[in-house]
Amino acid sequence: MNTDMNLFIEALKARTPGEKEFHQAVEEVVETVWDFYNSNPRYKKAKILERMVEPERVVMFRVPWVNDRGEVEINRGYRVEFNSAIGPYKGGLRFHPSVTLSILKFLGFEQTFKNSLTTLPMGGGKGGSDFSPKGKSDNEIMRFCQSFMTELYRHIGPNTDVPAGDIGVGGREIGYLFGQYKRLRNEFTGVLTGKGIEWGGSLIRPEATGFGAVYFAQHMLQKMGEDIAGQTFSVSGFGNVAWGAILKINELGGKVVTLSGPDGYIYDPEGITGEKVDYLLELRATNNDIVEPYAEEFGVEFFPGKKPWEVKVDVALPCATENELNLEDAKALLANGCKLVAEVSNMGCTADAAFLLTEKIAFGPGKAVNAGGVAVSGLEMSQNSMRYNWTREEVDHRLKLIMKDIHDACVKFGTVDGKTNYIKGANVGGFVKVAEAMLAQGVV
Ligand code: 2IT
Repeated sequence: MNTDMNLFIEALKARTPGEKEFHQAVEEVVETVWDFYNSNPRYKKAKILERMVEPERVVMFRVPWVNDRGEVEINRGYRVEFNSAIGPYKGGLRFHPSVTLSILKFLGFEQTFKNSLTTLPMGGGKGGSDFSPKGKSDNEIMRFCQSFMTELYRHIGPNTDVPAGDIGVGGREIGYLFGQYKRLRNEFTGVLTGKGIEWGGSLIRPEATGFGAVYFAQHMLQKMGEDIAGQTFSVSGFGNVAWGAILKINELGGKVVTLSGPDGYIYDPEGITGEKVDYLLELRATNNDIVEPYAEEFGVEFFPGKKPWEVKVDVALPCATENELNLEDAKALLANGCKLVAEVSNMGCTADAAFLLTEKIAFGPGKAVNAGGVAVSGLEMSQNSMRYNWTREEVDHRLKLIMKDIHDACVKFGTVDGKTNYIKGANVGGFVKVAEAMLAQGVV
Protein backbone atom coordinates (compact mmCIF):
# COMPACT_ATOMS: atom_id res chain seq x y z
CA MET A 1 0.00 0.00 0.00
CA ASN A 2 1.07 3.55 -0.73
CA THR A 3 2.86 4.93 2.36
CA ASP A 4 1.37 8.43 2.24
CA MET A 5 -2.10 7.00 1.92
CA ASN A 6 -1.40 4.63 4.77
CA LEU A 7 -0.32 7.53 6.96
CA PHE A 8 -3.48 9.45 6.06
CA ILE A 9 -5.67 6.52 7.09
CA GLU A 10 -3.70 5.76 10.24
CA ALA A 11 -3.95 9.42 11.30
CA LEU A 12 -7.71 9.35 10.74
CA LYS A 13 -8.07 6.19 12.82
CA ALA A 14 -6.00 7.68 15.65
CA ARG A 15 -8.21 10.77 15.66
CA THR A 16 -11.49 8.81 15.58
CA PRO A 17 -10.86 5.71 17.68
CA GLY A 18 -13.38 2.89 17.44
CA GLU A 19 -15.40 4.35 14.57
CA LYS A 20 -14.99 1.26 12.41
CA GLU A 21 -17.86 1.84 9.95
CA PHE A 22 -16.63 5.39 9.39
CA HIS A 23 -13.09 4.13 8.79
CA GLN A 24 -14.39 1.56 6.29
CA ALA A 25 -16.29 4.21 4.31
CA VAL A 26 -13.36 6.64 4.28
CA GLU A 27 -10.84 3.95 3.33
CA GLU A 28 -12.91 2.94 0.31
CA VAL A 29 -13.02 6.54 -0.91
CA VAL A 30 -9.39 7.37 -0.15
CA GLU A 31 -8.09 4.25 -1.90
CA THR A 32 -9.90 5.17 -5.10
CA VAL A 33 -9.39 8.95 -5.20
CA TRP A 34 -5.79 9.02 -3.91
CA ASP A 35 -4.03 9.10 -7.31
CA PHE A 36 -6.45 11.67 -8.68
CA TYR A 37 -6.04 13.77 -5.51
CA ASN A 38 -2.27 13.68 -5.71
CA SER A 39 -2.17 14.60 -9.37
CA ASN A 40 -3.98 17.85 -8.45
CA PRO A 41 -1.63 19.95 -6.31
CA ARG A 42 -4.38 22.57 -5.85
CA TYR A 43 -6.43 20.06 -3.87
CA LYS A 44 -3.47 18.83 -1.87
CA LYS A 45 -2.28 22.31 -0.93
CA ALA A 46 -5.77 23.22 0.31
CA LYS A 47 -5.95 19.90 2.26
CA ILE A 48 -9.31 19.16 0.65
CA LEU A 49 -9.36 15.46 1.56
CA GLU A 50 -8.24 16.14 5.14
CA ARG A 51 -11.10 18.63 5.48
CA MET A 52 -13.64 16.33 3.79
CA VAL A 53 -13.21 13.59 6.41
CA GLU A 54 -13.98 16.00 9.25
CA PRO A 55 -17.72 16.74 9.65
CA GLU A 56 -18.50 20.46 9.70
CA ARG A 57 -20.67 19.95 12.78
CA VAL A 58 -22.03 17.10 14.91
CA VAL A 59 -24.89 17.50 17.37
CA MET A 60 -25.77 14.84 19.93
CA PHE A 61 -28.69 15.22 22.27
CA ARG A 62 -30.92 13.56 24.85
CA VAL A 63 -34.34 12.36 23.67
CA PRO A 64 -36.55 11.71 26.70
CA TRP A 65 -40.09 10.40 26.18
CA VAL A 66 -42.83 8.52 28.03
CA ASN A 67 -43.95 5.05 26.91
CA ASP A 68 -47.52 3.70 27.02
CA ARG A 69 -46.94 2.28 30.51
CA GLY A 70 -46.12 5.75 31.79
CA GLU A 71 -42.39 5.01 32.15
CA VAL A 72 -39.68 7.46 31.15
CA GLU A 73 -37.37 6.28 28.35
CA ILE A 74 -34.19 7.95 27.18
CA ASN A 75 -32.60 7.67 23.74
CA ARG A 76 -29.74 9.48 22.09
CA GLY A 77 -30.34 11.72 19.07
CA TYR A 78 -27.77 12.82 16.48
CA ARG A 79 -27.33 14.99 13.43
CA VAL A 80 -24.03 14.85 11.58
CA GLU A 81 -23.74 17.90 9.30
CA PHE A 82 -20.91 16.66 7.14
CA ASN A 83 -20.38 18.95 4.20
CA SER A 84 -22.25 22.01 2.89
CA ALA A 85 -19.91 22.99 0.02
CA ILE A 86 -22.50 22.45 -2.73
CA GLY A 87 -25.79 22.97 -0.88
CA PRO A 88 -27.66 22.62 2.42
CA TYR A 89 -26.87 19.46 4.39
CA LYS A 90 -29.16 16.72 3.09
CA GLY A 91 -29.67 13.14 4.18
CA GLY A 92 -31.89 10.81 6.09
CA LEU A 93 -32.66 10.02 9.71
CA ARG A 94 -32.23 6.43 10.90
CA PHE A 95 -34.10 5.08 13.93
CA HIS A 96 -32.57 1.72 14.83
CA PRO A 97 -30.96 0.27 17.98
CA SER A 98 -27.66 -0.21 16.07
CA VAL A 99 -27.26 3.56 15.49
CA THR A 100 -23.96 4.99 16.76
CA LEU A 101 -21.93 8.07 15.92
CA SER A 102 -19.67 5.89 13.73
CA ILE A 103 -22.59 4.64 11.64
CA LEU A 104 -23.99 8.13 11.15
CA LYS A 105 -20.56 9.50 10.24
CA PHE A 106 -20.10 6.77 7.62
CA LEU A 107 -23.55 7.52 6.23
CA GLY A 108 -23.03 11.31 6.26
CA PHE A 109 -19.63 10.96 4.59
CA GLU A 110 -21.06 8.73 1.83
CA GLN A 111 -24.04 11.05 1.47
CA THR A 112 -21.76 13.96 0.52
CA PHE A 113 -20.43 12.03 -2.49
CA LYS A 114 -23.81 10.56 -3.39
CA ASN A 115 -25.55 13.92 -3.34
CA SER A 116 -22.81 15.40 -5.50
CA LEU A 117 -23.35 12.59 -8.04
CA THR A 118 -27.07 13.41 -8.31
CA THR A 119 -26.11 16.67 -10.09
CA LEU A 120 -28.42 18.55 -7.66
CA PRO A 121 -27.25 21.22 -5.16
CA MET A 122 -27.25 19.25 -1.92
CA GLY A 123 -24.57 18.91 0.76
CA GLY A 124 -24.21 15.81 2.92
CA GLY A 125 -25.68 15.00 6.33
CA LYS A 126 -27.21 12.17 8.30
CA GLY A 127 -28.88 11.74 11.65
CA GLY A 128 -31.04 9.54 13.76
CA SER A 129 -31.33 7.76 17.04
CA ASP A 130 -30.74 4.41 18.75
CA PHE A 131 -34.52 4.30 19.25
CA SER A 132 -36.06 0.96 18.21
CA PRO A 133 -39.47 1.28 16.52
CA LYS A 134 -39.92 -2.50 16.95
CA GLY A 135 -43.11 -3.28 18.86
CA LYS A 136 -43.85 0.41 19.58
CA SER A 137 -47.37 1.79 19.38
CA ASP A 138 -48.29 4.64 17.08
CA ASN A 139 -48.58 6.99 20.05
CA GLU A 140 -45.14 6.01 21.32
CA ILE A 141 -43.65 6.67 17.88
CA MET A 142 -45.37 10.08 17.83
CA ARG A 143 -44.14 11.07 21.29
CA PHE A 144 -40.63 9.98 20.41
CA CYS A 145 -40.65 11.94 17.12
CA GLN A 146 -41.96 15.05 18.89
CA SER A 147 -39.26 14.87 21.54
CA PHE A 148 -36.57 14.27 18.92
CA MET A 149 -37.69 17.33 16.90
CA THR A 150 -37.95 19.50 20.02
CA GLU A 151 -34.15 19.54 20.01
CA LEU A 152 -33.39 19.01 16.31
CA TYR A 153 -35.46 21.98 15.11
CA ARG A 154 -32.79 24.49 16.21
CA HIS A 155 -30.20 22.93 13.94
CA ILE A 156 -32.15 22.43 10.69
CA GLY A 157 -34.08 24.52 8.15
CA PRO A 158 -34.96 24.53 4.45
CA ASN A 159 -31.76 26.46 3.61
CA THR A 160 -29.58 24.86 6.30
CA ASP A 161 -30.22 21.15 6.68
CA VAL A 162 -33.05 19.08 5.24
CA PRO A 163 -33.47 15.60 6.80
CA ALA A 164 -35.55 12.76 5.33
CA GLY A 165 -36.22 9.10 6.09
CA ASP A 166 -33.91 6.10 6.30
CA ILE A 167 -34.24 2.76 8.12
CA GLY A 168 -37.07 3.06 10.70
CA VAL A 169 -38.20 6.47 9.42
CA GLY A 170 -40.95 6.45 6.80
CA GLY A 171 -43.97 8.57 5.92
CA ARG A 172 -45.54 8.24 9.36
CA GLU A 173 -42.43 9.42 11.23
CA ILE A 174 -41.78 12.26 8.75
CA GLY A 175 -45.37 13.39 9.42
CA TYR A 176 -44.88 13.54 13.20
CA LEU A 177 -41.49 15.23 12.83
CA PHE A 178 -42.85 17.79 10.38
CA GLY A 179 -45.87 18.56 12.57
CA GLN A 180 -43.64 19.31 15.55
CA TYR A 181 -41.20 21.43 13.50
CA LYS A 182 -44.07 23.47 12.06
CA ARG A 183 -45.52 24.02 15.51
CA LEU A 184 -42.22 25.11 17.04
CA ARG A 185 -41.20 27.43 14.19
CA ASN A 186 -44.67 28.56 13.08
CA GLU A 187 -43.51 28.03 9.50
CA PHE A 188 -44.65 25.70 6.72
CA THR A 189 -41.46 25.02 4.76
CA GLY A 190 -39.69 22.22 2.92
CA VAL A 191 -37.56 21.38 5.97
CA LEU A 192 -38.02 17.62 5.55
CA THR A 193 -38.47 15.44 2.48
CA GLY A 194 -40.51 12.29 2.13
CA LYS A 195 -43.60 14.26 3.15
CA GLY A 196 -47.13 13.09 2.39
CA ILE A 197 -48.44 13.98 -1.02
CA GLU A 198 -51.17 16.22 0.43
CA TRP A 199 -48.71 18.41 2.34
CA GLY A 200 -45.74 19.06 0.10
CA GLY A 201 -44.40 15.61 -0.71
CA SER A 202 -43.30 14.54 -4.18
CA LEU A 203 -44.86 11.82 -6.28
CA ILE A 204 -42.44 8.87 -6.75
CA ARG A 205 -40.46 9.70 -3.55
CA PRO A 206 -41.56 6.45 -1.82
CA GLU A 207 -40.53 4.40 -4.87
CA ALA A 208 -37.49 6.48 -5.83
CA THR A 209 -34.64 4.57 -4.18
CA GLY A 210 -35.81 1.25 -5.63
CA PHE A 211 -36.76 2.66 -9.05
CA GLY A 212 -33.46 4.54 -9.35
CA ALA A 213 -31.47 1.43 -8.37
CA VAL A 214 -33.16 -0.63 -11.07
CA TYR A 215 -32.56 2.12 -13.66
CA PHE A 216 -28.91 2.11 -12.65
CA ALA A 217 -28.67 -1.72 -12.82
CA GLN A 218 -30.31 -1.52 -16.25
CA HIS A 219 -27.54 0.79 -17.50
CA MET A 220 -24.93 -1.59 -16.10
CA LEU A 221 -26.61 -4.55 -17.80
CA GLN A 222 -26.98 -2.68 -21.09
CA LYS A 223 -23.28 -1.92 -21.03
CA MET A 224 -22.78 -5.72 -20.88
CA GLY A 225 -25.21 -6.18 -23.80
CA GLU A 226 -28.05 -7.40 -21.57
CA ASP A 227 -31.25 -6.07 -19.97
CA ILE A 228 -33.56 -6.54 -16.96
CA ALA A 229 -36.10 -8.71 -18.82
CA GLY A 230 -35.65 -12.41 -18.26
CA GLN A 231 -33.18 -12.03 -15.36
CA THR A 232 -33.71 -13.54 -11.91
CA PHE A 233 -33.00 -11.30 -8.90
CA SER A 234 -32.35 -11.88 -5.23
CA VAL A 235 -33.34 -9.00 -2.96
CA SER A 236 -32.63 -8.66 0.76
CA GLY A 237 -34.75 -6.71 3.22
CA PHE A 238 -38.50 -6.19 2.88
CA GLY A 239 -38.86 -2.46 3.51
CA ASN A 240 -39.47 0.58 1.38
CA VAL A 241 -36.33 0.16 -0.74
CA ALA A 242 -36.91 -3.54 -1.55
CA TRP A 243 -40.57 -2.74 -2.35
CA GLY A 244 -39.69 -0.03 -4.90
CA ALA A 245 -37.02 -2.18 -6.55
CA ILE A 246 -39.39 -5.16 -6.89
CA LEU A 247 -42.13 -2.99 -8.45
CA LYS A 248 -39.73 -1.74 -11.13
CA ILE A 249 -38.08 -5.13 -11.79
CA ASN A 250 -41.54 -6.66 -12.35
CA GLU A 251 -42.51 -3.81 -14.67
CA LEU A 252 -39.35 -4.36 -16.73
CA GLY A 253 -39.84 -8.12 -17.01
CA GLY A 254 -37.42 -9.45 -14.36
CA LYS A 255 -38.27 -11.87 -11.56
CA VAL A 256 -37.50 -11.45 -7.83
CA VAL A 257 -37.30 -14.67 -5.82
CA THR A 258 -36.11 -13.66 -2.33
CA LEU A 259 -36.76 -11.25 0.53
CA SER A 260 -35.13 -11.22 3.94
CA GLY A 261 -35.36 -9.88 7.46
CA PRO A 262 -33.28 -10.13 10.64
CA ASP A 263 -35.01 -13.54 11.11
CA GLY A 264 -33.95 -15.18 7.81
CA TYR A 265 -35.01 -15.22 4.17
CA ILE A 266 -37.93 -16.46 2.09
CA TYR A 267 -37.58 -18.12 -1.33
CA ASP A 268 -40.48 -17.65 -3.73
CA PRO A 269 -39.51 -19.34 -7.02
CA GLU A 270 -42.68 -18.14 -8.76
CA GLY A 271 -41.62 -14.52 -8.24
CA ILE A 272 -42.82 -11.79 -5.89
CA THR A 273 -45.58 -10.13 -7.90
CA GLY A 274 -49.02 -8.51 -7.58
CA GLU A 275 -50.66 -8.81 -4.16
CA LYS A 276 -47.42 -10.23 -2.73
CA VAL A 277 -45.71 -6.89 -3.37
CA ASP A 278 -48.57 -5.00 -1.70
CA TYR A 279 -48.30 -7.39 1.25
CA LEU A 280 -44.81 -6.00 1.98
CA LEU A 281 -46.42 -2.71 3.03
CA GLU A 282 -48.66 -4.58 5.49
CA LEU A 283 -45.72 -6.53 6.86
CA ARG A 284 -43.75 -3.33 7.41
CA ALA A 285 -46.66 -1.64 9.18
CA THR A 286 -46.72 -4.36 11.87
CA ASN A 287 -43.45 -2.94 13.33
CA ASN A 288 -42.28 -6.51 14.05
CA ASP A 289 -39.26 -6.56 11.71
CA ILE A 290 -39.64 -10.20 10.62
CA VAL A 291 -40.18 -11.63 7.12
CA GLU A 292 -41.36 -15.13 8.09
CA PRO A 293 -45.10 -14.22 7.93
CA TYR A 294 -44.66 -13.86 4.13
CA ALA A 295 -43.80 -17.58 3.93
CA GLU A 296 -46.92 -18.50 5.92
CA GLU A 297 -49.17 -16.16 3.93
CA PHE A 298 -48.08 -17.42 0.49
CA GLY A 299 -46.96 -20.98 1.25
CA VAL A 300 -43.28 -20.63 0.33
CA GLU A 301 -40.11 -21.77 2.05
CA PHE A 302 -38.50 -19.80 4.91
CA PHE A 303 -34.82 -20.24 5.80
CA PRO A 304 -34.35 -19.12 9.43
CA GLY A 305 -31.11 -17.34 10.29
CA LYS A 306 -29.86 -17.45 6.66
CA LYS A 307 -29.11 -14.81 4.06
CA PRO A 308 -30.50 -14.93 0.51
CA TRP A 309 -27.07 -14.88 -1.19
CA GLU A 310 -26.94 -18.71 -1.32
CA VAL A 311 -29.73 -18.73 -3.94
CA LYS A 312 -28.74 -19.00 -7.62
CA VAL A 313 -29.65 -15.75 -9.41
CA ASP A 314 -28.42 -13.54 -12.24
CA VAL A 315 -28.47 -10.31 -10.23
CA ALA A 316 -28.22 -9.69 -6.47
CA LEU A 317 -29.55 -6.50 -4.88
CA PRO A 318 -28.73 -6.00 -1.19
CA CYS A 319 -31.54 -3.68 0.00
CA ALA A 320 -31.32 -3.97 3.80
CA THR A 321 -28.33 -2.50 5.66
CA GLU A 322 -24.53 -2.07 5.78
CA ASN A 323 -22.18 -5.06 5.54
CA GLU A 324 -25.03 -7.47 4.86
CA LEU A 325 -23.08 -9.23 2.08
CA ASN A 326 -19.62 -10.53 3.07
CA LEU A 327 -16.77 -12.30 1.28
CA GLU A 328 -18.33 -15.76 1.76
CA ASP A 329 -21.63 -14.50 0.35
CA ALA A 330 -19.84 -12.94 -2.63
CA LYS A 331 -18.06 -16.25 -3.33
CA ALA A 332 -21.38 -18.12 -3.15
CA LEU A 333 -22.97 -15.69 -5.63
CA LEU A 334 -20.02 -16.04 -8.02
CA ALA A 335 -20.07 -19.84 -7.77
CA ASN A 336 -23.74 -19.73 -8.79
CA GLY A 337 -23.04 -17.63 -11.90
CA CYS A 338 -24.29 -14.26 -10.65
CA LYS A 339 -23.26 -11.55 -13.13
CA LEU A 340 -24.13 -8.33 -11.35
CA VAL A 341 -24.34 -7.08 -7.77
CA ALA A 342 -25.71 -3.61 -7.15
CA GLU A 343 -25.72 -2.28 -3.58
CA VAL A 344 -29.03 -0.61 -2.87
CA SER A 345 -28.31 -0.42 0.85
CA ASN A 346 -25.56 1.99 1.90
CA MET A 347 -22.21 0.09 2.04
CA GLY A 348 -24.21 -3.15 1.71
CA CYS A 349 -21.03 -5.15 1.05
CA THR A 350 -17.96 -5.59 3.20
CA ALA A 351 -14.81 -4.12 1.64
CA ASP A 352 -13.37 -7.54 0.66
CA ALA A 353 -16.67 -8.60 -0.94
CA ALA A 354 -16.92 -5.37 -2.95
CA PHE A 355 -13.32 -5.78 -4.09
CA LEU A 356 -13.81 -9.38 -5.25
CA LEU A 357 -17.07 -8.59 -7.05
CA THR A 358 -15.47 -5.62 -8.83
CA GLU A 359 -12.62 -7.90 -9.98
CA LYS A 360 -14.85 -10.69 -11.24
CA ILE A 361 -18.18 -9.24 -12.41
CA ALA A 362 -20.06 -5.91 -12.54
CA PHE A 363 -20.42 -4.27 -9.10
CA GLY A 364 -22.33 -1.05 -8.39
CA PRO A 365 -21.62 0.77 -5.09
CA GLY A 366 -24.47 2.14 -2.97
CA LYS A 367 -23.62 5.80 -3.32
CA ALA A 368 -24.28 5.55 -7.07
CA VAL A 369 -26.94 2.82 -7.16
CA ASN A 370 -29.20 4.16 -4.40
CA ALA A 371 -28.84 7.88 -5.19
CA GLY A 372 -32.33 7.97 -6.75
CA GLY A 373 -33.87 8.32 -3.29
CA VAL A 374 -32.07 11.48 -2.34
CA ALA A 375 -32.32 12.71 -5.94
CA VAL A 376 -36.11 12.72 -5.72
CA SER A 377 -35.75 14.37 -2.30
CA GLY A 378 -33.87 17.10 -4.17
CA LEU A 379 -36.75 17.30 -6.65
CA GLU A 380 -39.15 17.56 -3.68
CA MET A 381 -37.11 20.54 -2.40
CA SER A 382 -37.34 22.18 -5.85
CA GLN A 383 -41.10 21.68 -5.96
CA ASN A 384 -41.46 23.09 -2.42
CA SER A 385 -39.42 26.17 -3.36
CA MET A 386 -41.64 26.73 -6.39
CA ARG A 387 -44.76 25.92 -4.36
CA TYR A 388 -45.77 23.60 -7.17
CA ASN A 389 -46.09 19.86 -7.80
CA TRP A 390 -44.84 17.95 -10.80
CA THR A 391 -46.71 14.96 -12.24
CA ARG A 392 -45.56 11.38 -11.74
CA GLU A 393 -44.30 11.31 -15.31
CA GLU A 394 -42.29 14.51 -14.84
CA VAL A 395 -40.60 13.26 -11.65
CA ASP A 396 -39.93 9.80 -13.10
CA HIS A 397 -38.47 11.34 -16.25
CA ARG A 398 -36.08 13.50 -14.19
CA LEU A 399 -35.14 10.50 -12.02
CA LYS A 400 -34.28 8.48 -15.13
CA LEU A 401 -32.11 11.31 -16.49
CA ILE A 402 -30.29 11.64 -13.16
CA MET A 403 -29.57 7.90 -12.92
CA LYS A 404 -28.21 7.97 -16.47
CA ASP A 405 -25.99 10.95 -15.57
CA ILE A 406 -24.68 9.07 -12.52
CA HIS A 407 -23.94 6.00 -14.61
CA ASP A 408 -22.18 8.20 -17.21
CA ALA A 409 -20.07 9.79 -14.44
CA CYS A 410 -19.06 6.34 -13.12
CA VAL A 411 -18.02 5.26 -16.62
CA LYS A 412 -16.17 8.54 -17.24
CA PHE A 413 -14.16 8.52 -14.01
CA GLY A 414 -13.91 4.76 -13.44
CA THR A 415 -12.96 3.22 -16.78
CA VAL A 416 -9.45 1.95 -17.38
CA ASP A 417 -8.62 -0.17 -20.45
CA GLY A 418 -12.30 -0.59 -21.28
CA LYS A 419 -13.26 -1.97 -17.84
CA THR A 420 -15.34 0.18 -15.51
CA ASN A 421 -14.59 0.16 -11.80
CA TYR A 422 -17.86 1.68 -10.54
CA ILE A 423 -16.46 2.22 -7.01
CA LYS A 424 -13.69 4.41 -8.35
CA GLY A 425 -16.01 6.12 -10.86
CA ALA A 426 -18.56 7.04 -8.18
CA ASN A 427 -15.94 8.22 -5.70
CA VAL A 428 -13.91 10.35 -8.09
CA GLY A 429 -17.09 11.60 -9.83
CA GLY A 430 -18.62 12.64 -6.50
CA PHE A 431 -15.35 14.11 -5.22
CA VAL A 432 -14.62 16.56 -8.05
CA LYS A 433 -17.62 18.84 -7.64
CA VAL A 434 -17.31 19.04 -3.85
CA ALA A 435 -13.55 19.64 -4.08
CA GLU A 436 -13.94 22.46 -6.62
CA ALA A 437 -16.62 24.11 -4.47
CA MET A 438 -14.45 23.86 -1.36
CA LEU A 439 -11.49 25.37 -3.20
CA ALA A 440 -13.61 28.27 -4.46
CA GLN A 441 -14.96 29.01 -0.97
CA GLY A 442 -11.58 29.26 0.77
CA VAL A 443 -10.47 27.71 4.03
CA VAL A 444 -13.79 27.33 5.85
O1 2IT B 1 -29.38 7.08 2.22
C1 2IT B 1 -30.09 7.91 1.62
O2 2IT B 1 -29.72 8.45 0.58
C2 2IT B 1 -31.40 8.22 2.21
N1 2IT B 1 -31.75 7.65 3.23
C3 2IT B 1 -32.26 9.27 1.58
C4 2IT B 1 -31.84 10.64 2.00
C5 2IT B 1 -32.74 11.77 1.56
O3 2IT B 1 -32.43 12.92 1.95
O4 2IT B 1 -33.71 11.56 0.83
